Amino acid sequence: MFQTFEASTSPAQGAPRLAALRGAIAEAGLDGFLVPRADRFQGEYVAPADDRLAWLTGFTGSAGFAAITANTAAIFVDGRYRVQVRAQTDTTAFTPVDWPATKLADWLKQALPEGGRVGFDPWLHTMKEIRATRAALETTGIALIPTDNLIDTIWENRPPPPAAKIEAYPDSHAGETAEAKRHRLAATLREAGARAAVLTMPDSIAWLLNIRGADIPRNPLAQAFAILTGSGAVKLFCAPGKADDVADHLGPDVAILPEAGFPAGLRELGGTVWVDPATAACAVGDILAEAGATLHEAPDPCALPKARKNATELAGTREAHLRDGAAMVEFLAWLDAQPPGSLTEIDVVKKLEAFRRASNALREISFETIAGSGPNGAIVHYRVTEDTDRRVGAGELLLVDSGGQYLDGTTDITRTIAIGDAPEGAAEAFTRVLQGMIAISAARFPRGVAGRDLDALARAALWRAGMDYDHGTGHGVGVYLCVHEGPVRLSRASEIALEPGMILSNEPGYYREGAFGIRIENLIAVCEAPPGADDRDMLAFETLTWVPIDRRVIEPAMLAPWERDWLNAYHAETWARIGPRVSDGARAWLRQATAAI
Ligand SMILES: [Mn+2]
Repeated sequence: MFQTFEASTSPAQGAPRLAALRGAIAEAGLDGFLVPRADRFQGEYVAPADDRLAWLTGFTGSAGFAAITANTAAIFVDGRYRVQVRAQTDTTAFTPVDWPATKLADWLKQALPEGGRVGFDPWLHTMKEIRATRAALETTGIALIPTDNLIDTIWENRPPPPAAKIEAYPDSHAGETAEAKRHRLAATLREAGARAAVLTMPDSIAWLLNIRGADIPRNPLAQAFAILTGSGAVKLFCAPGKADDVADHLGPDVAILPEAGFPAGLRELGGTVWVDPATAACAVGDILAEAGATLHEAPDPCALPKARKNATELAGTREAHLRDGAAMVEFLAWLDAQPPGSLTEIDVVKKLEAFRRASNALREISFETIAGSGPNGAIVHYRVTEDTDRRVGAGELLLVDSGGQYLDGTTDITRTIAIGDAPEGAAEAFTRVLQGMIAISAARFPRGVAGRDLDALARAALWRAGMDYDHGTGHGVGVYLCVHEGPVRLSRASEIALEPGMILSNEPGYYREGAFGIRIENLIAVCEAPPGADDRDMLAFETLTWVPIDRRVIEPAMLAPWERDWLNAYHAETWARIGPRVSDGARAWLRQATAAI
């Protein structure tokens, strides 16, 4: 089992560790210290050895940070984690603060006198973050001081750093050799006048060098930094031994060096160096500046090329979705056969993972499965633990958001299922969410359109009824990489034009607090629109996910004829593609689940 359900931290650990940290702060001659959730790579997941925020406070959410002074300690979390932070931390020791409503600088101004000195580990904060906070503190006399990590000096029995070996990702799955990618990007660097680019995101390095790893949960990544030069050569900095098995795969133009040599590698770089201030550590910018380099500040040069999947990656992803879809159909058929009220949320998560494992191709789950029944379905980032587990009752909705990591692709799917009769008001909301999902799936749009332009299509049916949801409509997805992949999104905040090959999620929802949650999610890929009478160059979406949508919760009369046609065609296609891949019992279930309405 990949997923676990026990609570890994306790609120009681906070107070003594906070006292120890305050001792270290005083000893270092500082007035405060910052403890971010991020590690030096700024990804969504961190290794246990890097989970300093959870170790100090007990809070295990995927985003947040703490600010500690001699008298006060604050833990900053966003709207997703307001409830969780109070359950997991000792709030007599740490005061939860609403972020981003309250900015770090504003809190520091209140907590410290003029001249206060706040320490931070320059490897754990981005250049952008530190610049913004320093700018906001400019007139206050409060200074941010780079220092050694004080948590590391007091953390007893700290887990060892991850030591998984790097694996080669075969060209047959990548669709382009690492050598070709290196030279393609090197040309981009030269055009920008940069002699080198510093790569600090493990998924960028994994994509560029056609490698994968197992250093952190859920994302098949290796902890490493890299420097790409304008000649296409790469220096890869990682823990000694980690890359031993891939030296031949990497070839003579990729030098494998110890991670401890990364600062020295940066110091050697002269001239103009490409660096992404939104993701590179503050320390990277400081070292380059001290060494006299000129910074070319721009988004990570791998980000867009990685987002534009090639034909091989798209073919692999289609196959991964058929395999994953078969596991989902086995799961849904099994679920429907259980007496309503007989399962708990943990039973559901375990069974679903077992069906995915039965494919013998599952490398990892792509994130912790969300199985939220009744009111838990309305908690958008709900993760079931032994403490929150509840029986999936008759007359409730069950929201299941899950995915798998396969060598050929990464999946992410949400289905919402009625357990017995759907609750009052659920069918109308479900149908409106479905209409939004269909509107995105069927969209045709001119080249140049961005996620921000399409987001409202997914909401229009909900908006007509005064309803909405407080999350984006979709995120980028990698190919056997991160399930949440930048830079492109379907969201009001995304200005990046959609291009053929980009894989996105399409996941509108509706959440009625205390009652139920609804989300319907397919993955889609941007493609050239099928030929029509267009006078513009038009794009469209190809659907990748083929799993039935619960017909019992749809109000057919609310659907326009074209929406009904879309749904019936989707289900017919699901039957044709998935039917041959499932057991006889699941096939009988699939037949009726995909019947036309
Ligand atoms: Mn998703």
